[in-house]
Amino acid sequence: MNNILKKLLLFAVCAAVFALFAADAQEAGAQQSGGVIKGTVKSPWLARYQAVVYVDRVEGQFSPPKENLHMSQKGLVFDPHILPVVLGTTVDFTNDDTVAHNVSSPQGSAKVFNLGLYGVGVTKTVTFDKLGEVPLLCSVHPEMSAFVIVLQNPYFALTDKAGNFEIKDVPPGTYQLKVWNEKLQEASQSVVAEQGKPVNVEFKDLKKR
Ligand SMILES: [Cu+2]
Repeated sequence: MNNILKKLLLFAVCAAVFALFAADAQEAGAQQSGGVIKGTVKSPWLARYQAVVYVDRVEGQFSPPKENLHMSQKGLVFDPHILPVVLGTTVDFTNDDTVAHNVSSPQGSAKVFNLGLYGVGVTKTVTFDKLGEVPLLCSVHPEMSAFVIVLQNPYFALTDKAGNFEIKDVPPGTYQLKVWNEKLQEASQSVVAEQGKPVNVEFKDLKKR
């Protein structure tokens, strides 16, 4: 084979590989696009206590993340304070502190557990296999508090300090959008998610728990 022919062949192979990659990237982009649900939860409590805004039920089964999520204990504080997870998610509870802790959840939680007293540098895990609210407690330090919120699907968002939220890539459809907040009663309203047409939602007059 002469040199020019070799170069032409190499060029053709490169062009074909590039075309395949480009097609793949385009397909992945198309799969990810969906509706955007955004808006505000209006309550003075939101400046201090984040809310979780979530789509209550979406058709289909949603896998939990392959990697465990993380709840740290450091300086006698759980971090993050609120951890929304998809059903089936496993969470690592690490003791990154200078003292021992005993993480548990009370009776009536969506997941009742007690990890026992454990020391610095130790990690224990919990799999959240039922939908709902799981308050976290430490029997050594009554001031320690956090929440795991177990959800059916990954279409949720935490609010910022102004109460704003944005949920992306929601499959088109009509849903119940719900608000969870530790100080407020649950609120709910119907929303329609459409591709390429963001929907704006406002929650107000939420009642104290
Ligand atoms: Cu503790």
